[in-house]
Amino acid sequence: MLQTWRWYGPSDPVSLQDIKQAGAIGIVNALHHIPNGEVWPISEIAKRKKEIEDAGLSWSVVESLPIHENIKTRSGRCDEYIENYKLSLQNLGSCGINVVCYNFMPVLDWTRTSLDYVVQDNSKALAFNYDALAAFDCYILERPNAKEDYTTERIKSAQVYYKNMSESDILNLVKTIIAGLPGSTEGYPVPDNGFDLSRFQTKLDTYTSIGKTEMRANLVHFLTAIIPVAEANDILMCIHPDDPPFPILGLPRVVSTEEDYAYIFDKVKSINNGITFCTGSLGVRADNDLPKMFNRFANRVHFLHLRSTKSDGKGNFYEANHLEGDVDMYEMVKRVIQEQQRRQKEGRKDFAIPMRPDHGHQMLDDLNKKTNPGYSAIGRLRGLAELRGLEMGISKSLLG
Ligand code: DNO
Repeated sequence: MLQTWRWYGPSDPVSLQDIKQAGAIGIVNALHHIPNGEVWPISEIAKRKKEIEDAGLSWSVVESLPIHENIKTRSGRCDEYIENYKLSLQNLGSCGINVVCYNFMPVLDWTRTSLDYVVQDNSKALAFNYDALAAFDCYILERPNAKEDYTTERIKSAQVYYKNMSESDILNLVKTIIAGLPGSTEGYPVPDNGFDLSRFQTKLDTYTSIGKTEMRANLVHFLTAIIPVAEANDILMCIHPDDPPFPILGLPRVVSTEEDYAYIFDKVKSINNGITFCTGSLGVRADNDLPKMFNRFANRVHFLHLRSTKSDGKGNFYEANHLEGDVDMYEMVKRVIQEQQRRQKEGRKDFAIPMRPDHGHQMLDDLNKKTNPGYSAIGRLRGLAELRGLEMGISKSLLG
């Protein structure tokens, strides 16, 4: 695997030098200062690339080249934003950056309900609690008809959850859900002195007439337009799965299961139409058989997010240590190595699949620092070290 690390750019508290010491050689980066929808100019891409290379690293993956909401809803300035997207791809290609990760999640990028869930060793993890989400939806946001999306039992437990919340618990939950986690392009600022959720609700309303079928069609429309440009510019596109991989807040989800992927690849067959195989996101669903999914789509896996989650089977999960939790990381890494061997036999020079240790726990000195949730240095350093060791052990035993 090509060991990479997500860096949020010059304002990231984790520096490029720190990343080198952590053992990564590739950088996963985006031009977060360019508003979603606008073209990434060659000058800005080249400037960032040089900054990374001057530190002795290379810019291996773009995460994310974001998709404007107008594209997801196929409304407003959709066509213009697609044209801009194509230009950004051309510009990235001409700068020699060839792997582009993106997602097609409506309104919000990844969603959690807690950023400081204390795990057994007293480090802090990100977590998702279904009662908290339902409490937000039914009793804080008061989304019209929200209760239709939950079982009677869930509504009762969400109500109890809500009744036990203090004012500050409510504020924290609202911020955690809608303010935008690291890397999200759509955030809804939540002031400490009282919040107004009407803007957020208006955004949700743009999906009133968009169900799974329409959302799939909008994704295929986007892919049909941009994949030929990706091919022409030697760019591997890799869609990130929904996180969590089930519908929330009445919004459609189209990248959560094996069947979702099969649909997308059936409609747009090019191998440039690929996957960011995120074991943490996909692994939350017990019906996602990760090794099977990996093998089925192995040829299209252009980027790996390796992490694990621990679910309780009731919709709640927390992010576990990389080698623990529900994901069988040994099995996953073994299959990745086998796929790389297959690619190598085909004579492909780019057989090493870029991998980043996805989130890590907030631990040790990082507990006293202001860190990007999920993206503190030490927890990821631990994850990367464990994954590198696992890879070396498996590779040596497979190759003899
Ligand atoms: C969270 C990330 C996501 C991911 C995007 C890809 O940690 O995995 O924000 O970057 O969904 O577009």
